[in-house]
Amino acid sequence: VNDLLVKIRNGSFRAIARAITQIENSDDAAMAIVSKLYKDGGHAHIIGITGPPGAGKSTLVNELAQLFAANGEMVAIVAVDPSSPFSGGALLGDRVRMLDLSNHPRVFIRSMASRGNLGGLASATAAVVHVFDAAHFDSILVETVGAGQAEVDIANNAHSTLVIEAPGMGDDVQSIKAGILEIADILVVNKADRRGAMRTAKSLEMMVDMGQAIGFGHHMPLALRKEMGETLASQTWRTPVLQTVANKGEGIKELYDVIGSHRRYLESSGEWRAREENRSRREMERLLQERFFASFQDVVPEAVRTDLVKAVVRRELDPYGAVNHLFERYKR
Ligand SMILES: Nc1nc2c(ncn2[C@@H]2O[C@H](COP(=O)(O)OP(=O)(O)O)[C@@H](O)[C@H]2O)c(=O)[nH]1
Ligand SMILES: [Mg+2]
Repeated sequence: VNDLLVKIRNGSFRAIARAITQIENSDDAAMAIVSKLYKDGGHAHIIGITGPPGAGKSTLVNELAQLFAANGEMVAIVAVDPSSPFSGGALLGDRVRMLDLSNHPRVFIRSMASRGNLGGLASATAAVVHVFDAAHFDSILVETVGAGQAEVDIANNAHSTLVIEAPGMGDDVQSIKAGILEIADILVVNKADRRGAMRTAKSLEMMVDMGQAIGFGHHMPLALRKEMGETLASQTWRTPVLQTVANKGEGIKELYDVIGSHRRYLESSGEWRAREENRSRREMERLLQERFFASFQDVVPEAVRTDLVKAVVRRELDPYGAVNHLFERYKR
């Protein structure tokens, strides 16, 4: 393991690939690796990219990565698919499209699929991000298929969150979930070569204007940030709406520049620290939940849990009462 860690710190792609496989296969391996490497990280800009399937996220990420690499940066792409329990599966298309990057010396691409439980995938993704960070990658692009909670988890794991939309996916303002706007630092209308792009962009602009008043664009509610003693009054970020044609490389340079501006904004406003704190807290809480539940499963036999489920179905017991039983059993 120590040999592996040294190689990761030196940026060996093979060592990184091996570490990621170990993380995917076992929580204990993830713990062993992250506990040794964590102190080496803290420099990478973690960029989350989310949005509905087919919006062009992978194409866009591919283009962005090439630009990062052309500027001498080390860049990692992590494509996460919470909807697919099969390794590869839905992401195979991504792999094929990303082939032109697969041999680039400064670009590392990895896809991760769910093994059935979302929490596990989120934790594994966070661990993989720590590995890239320790291996001195400058930017880590995390692509997730928009699937509700997963988007929010990604946003909580990223410094900057890009939400990619495409025209014709319902131009109604209502069809674009408010939750999405809440997590977006940068909004992108991709497929700007298609009809209705301008209209989608205008709708988004309007929603940004409305949301601005209630503190969207920050992961933490305004009240909480005030509580933390931050003085953000003079510095605010207005979520920009950009248009791109990813498959033709149009608008990518502008997007790249805006991502850089957002990083500088985070650093100069104090928001970077606030987000680091938010990220760390979420990650710890998730790990704690996983640990508690694993410990619970160890202590209380499956048969006991099944019996209680049956009792609830028969209405001999209510769900709260059943959980009381389970909890008492656990504490004994
Ligand atoms: N017309 C058009 N097609 C695009 C654009 N960007 C991506 N595509 C195509 O849209 C399809 C879905 O792209 P993909 O990147 O896999 O979307 P993802 O599911 O969001 O990752 C692919 O066939 C792309 O070639 C664009 O700007 N304009
Ligand atoms: Mg994709």
